[in-house]
Amino acid sequence: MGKSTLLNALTGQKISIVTPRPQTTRHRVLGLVNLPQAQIAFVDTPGLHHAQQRALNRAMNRTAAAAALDADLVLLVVEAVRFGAEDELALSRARESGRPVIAVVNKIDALKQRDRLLPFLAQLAGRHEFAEIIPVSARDPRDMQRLLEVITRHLPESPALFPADQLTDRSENFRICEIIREKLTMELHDELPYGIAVEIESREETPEGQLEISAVIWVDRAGQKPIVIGAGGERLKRIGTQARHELNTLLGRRLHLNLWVKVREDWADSAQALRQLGME
Ligand SMILES: Nc1nc2c(ncn2[C@@H]2O[C@H](COP(=O)(O)OP(=O)(O)O)[C@@H](O)[C@H]2O)c(=O)[nH]1
Ligand SMILES: [Mg+2]
Repeated sequence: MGKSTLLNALTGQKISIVTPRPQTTRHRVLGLVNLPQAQIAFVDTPGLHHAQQRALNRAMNRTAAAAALDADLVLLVVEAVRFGAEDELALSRARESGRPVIAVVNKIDALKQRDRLLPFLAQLAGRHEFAEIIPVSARDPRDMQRLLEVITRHLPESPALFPADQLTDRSENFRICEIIREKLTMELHDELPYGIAVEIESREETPEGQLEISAVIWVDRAGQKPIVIGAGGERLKRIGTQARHELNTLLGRRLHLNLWVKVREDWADSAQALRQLGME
């Protein structure tokens, strides 16, 4: 739907990972924007999904619902010109939060039939008393500027809650794991196992001034291991190279990355394993 893309575009930083695949975001991720007249703390969340049995899925739904309750303002991100069952679910949670809701109608750059936009906006206006309804493209910096201005108008007066130089609440290790998971998701496409997670095993400064990271890619069935590794290890190598390139830029230093694939049966159904992997 474009929530994470929007967070990155609004903050001007890669804070949350983005893939074409739904349910990529699993955690709540804070992104901070400091303007001359305001500080905006955005919370990116997983999308809401209709109840599924798996513990990972339920945890993601809880994370998304809880974030709305903590916020002063809710942004409901919907794609032009679609409004489906999951948008309905997100709107009802936003409504329950009792907070003002701004509807952000995203991806207007990809909309071919421009004449469908106005009727869609009118229909949306009938669903809820939104504080604003704003069509945007996350790819257009002017739209992002305008969105920041509108959001600022609807925020309550408050002292800044975070230091002006802070970007996110997430650690560097968390961001490293997420970038690896992004590359896994892109590389594996439809073969991506639902139960896949990344964890840092060790982190060392080498005498040459490089950062050496060993990370474990957890899968939850033994049969998934060869899929991730690929013939002759080619796939895992590509994933590692892509992650390393991006991390070199993100961290502003050279990184040595070792990836291991390990099996932990059914971790996505285990509340304990989810906690260990940092999922609320
Ligand atoms: N054309 C276009 N694509 C977008 C825009 N925003 C997001 N996307 C794409 O939509 C897909 C899902 O984005 P993502 O931010 O991960 O959605 P999320 O699951 O709601 O966080 C990705 O492939 C993005 O590149 C936009 O404004 N225009
Ligand atoms: Mg996301």
